[in-house]
Amino acid sequence: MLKKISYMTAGESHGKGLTGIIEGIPAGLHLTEEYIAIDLLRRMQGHGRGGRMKIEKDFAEIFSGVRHEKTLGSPISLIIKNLDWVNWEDRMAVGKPEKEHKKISMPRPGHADLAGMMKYDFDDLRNVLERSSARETAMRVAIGAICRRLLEEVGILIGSRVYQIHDIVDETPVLATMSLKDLNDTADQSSVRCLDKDVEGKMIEVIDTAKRNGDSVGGSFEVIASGLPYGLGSYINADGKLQARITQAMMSVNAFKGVELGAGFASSAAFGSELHDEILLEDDKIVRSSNNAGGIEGGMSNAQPIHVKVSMKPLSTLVKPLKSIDLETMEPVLAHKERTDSCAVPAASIIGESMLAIVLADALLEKFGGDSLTQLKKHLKSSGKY
Ligand code: EPS
Repeated sequence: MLKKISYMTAGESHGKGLTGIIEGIPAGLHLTEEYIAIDLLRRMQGHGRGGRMKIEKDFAEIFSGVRHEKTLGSPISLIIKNLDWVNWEDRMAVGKPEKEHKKISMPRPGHADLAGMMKYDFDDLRNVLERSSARETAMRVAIGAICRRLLEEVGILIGSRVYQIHDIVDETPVLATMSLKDLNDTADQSSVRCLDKDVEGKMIEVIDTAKRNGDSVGGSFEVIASGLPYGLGSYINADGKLQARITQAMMSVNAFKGVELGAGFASSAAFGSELHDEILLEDDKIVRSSNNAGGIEGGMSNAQPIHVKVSMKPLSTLVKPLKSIDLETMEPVLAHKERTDSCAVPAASIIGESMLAIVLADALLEKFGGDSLTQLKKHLKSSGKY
C-alpha cells in the first residue's frame, strides 16, 4: 500500500545478517549510521528479553545511497550483521554443511511453523522459523529510522508508550500538552516503556512470573505522531485511506493482533454527540474539542495528532511448550523449544513507531513530492495546511 517509498528486508535470524533496501527517499537528507543506531538500541531493550539480545549489538551499516552524511536520492541499502552467526555457521551454511543437523518437525502453536512447512513442502521447520522470526523487525526499525529522519525535517515527530502488559494496565493518559520527545524520554527510562512507576513494578512482576513458569505475555502500546498537515492520505479510493495504510503496516508484524485508531473499539459504545471532535475557532485558528478520531477523518490526516493503539499477542515460542504433532512420525509430542523472550512488548512499541514512520513518510511524499529535501520543503510551505 506504499505509494512513493518501497522497501524490502532479507535475512534469516541465525544467518549472516539482515539486509534492507529503501527506495524513494529524497536527496539531501542528513543521515548517519549513528542516528539509525539510536532506534536499533531502543528495540533491543525491555524487561523480558531473552539471551539473544545479550549477544547482539544491532548496528546498521549504510552500504549505499548516502554520501558525506547526505542521501543521494538513490536506493539506500543497509546491513545488520548477526553476531550470533558464529554459533550457527554450519547449521545455517549456504553451502553443504560439514555435519548432519537434526531436523525439527514439532511445530509451535501460534508460530508460522505448521502452515510454513505445508506451504513450502519443508521437512525441517528451521527453514520456516529462521525467516518468520521477529529478528527481521530489526531491519524494519533501521528503515523506519530513515523515514523518521525525513519526517523530523518537516516537524513531524513520533513517540510511543506501553500501556498494558498481560492484565496490568497503565491508565496514565498521554496529555495533549506533552511533547512526543518528552513522552519517549519518559517511556525510554522505564524497562517496560510505561509512564506510571507503580504500574511498572507490577508489569515487571507479571513478566517475571511468566518467565518462571516457562510462559510468555503480550500487551498493548500506543504510537502517536504530531505535527501533521491536513490531507495525508485520501478519501477518494480504498487504497488511499490513511487508516487502512497504517493498519496494514502494523498488521504486517506477525505478533500484532489488533489496531485501534483514536477511540477505536470504544467508539461503538458512545453517542455520536459524545464521540465526534467539535470544530472550534481559537485565536483565528481551527481547533478541535477532543481527538477521538485519532487524527484521521475520512481517510486523511486532519492536522491533529495521529493516535494508534496496537495489541501484541504473547510470543508463541514457549519454554514450557504446548502440545503439537511430530510431522515426521505423526505422534503427539510437545512443540519445539527455541530460545525466546518472555515479553517483547517494549521492543514492539519501537517497531510500531517505525511502521508508522514508514507510512507517514510515504504519504508525505505522495502529497508534496520532490526529488530533494529542499523541493519537498518548498512544496510543503506553499501548499501544506496546518
Ligand atoms: C529476536 C531474535 C530471536 C528471538 C526473538 C526476537 O532470536 P533467537 O531465536 O536467536 O533467540 O529472540 O524472536 C522470537 C521470540 C520469535 O518468536 O520470533 C529479535 O532480534 O528481536
